[in-house]
Amino acid sequence: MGLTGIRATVVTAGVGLAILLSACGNGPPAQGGGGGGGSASIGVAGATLGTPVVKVIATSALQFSPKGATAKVGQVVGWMVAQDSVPHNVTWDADQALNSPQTVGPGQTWQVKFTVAGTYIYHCTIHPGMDGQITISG
Ligand SMILES: [Cu+2]
Repeated sequence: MGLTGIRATVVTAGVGLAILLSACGNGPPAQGGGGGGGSASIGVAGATLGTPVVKVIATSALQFSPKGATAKVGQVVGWMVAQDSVPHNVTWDADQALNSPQTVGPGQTWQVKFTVAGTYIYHCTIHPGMDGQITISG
């Protein structure tokens, strides 16, 4: 009498609950932290993004020249402080992640590469009334 052995194989599936808290480190440098909620990035900024396609000069007359500039999405725009000038800065209304350091000295530059079309206003916070705008087309 052959008894068929019934092998009940209970497979206890080891459910590996691997909780991966993967911190996404792709965001722009946080300035102040605390989820501001919805302030989308409009570009990247730095001192050495590349050769600027469009140049704006911060002059010794405490003006940006040209005061209104245009560029295209993806182009590097450079703000250069004139050699004979005092320090200035480039501070944005739309996205503070694009702000230059507080002082950009004579001969130094600050660069922004926009990823979103629009018209953006900026100021030099050192000199009241020193402002400009740039229109970015797609
Ligand atoms: Cu200034």
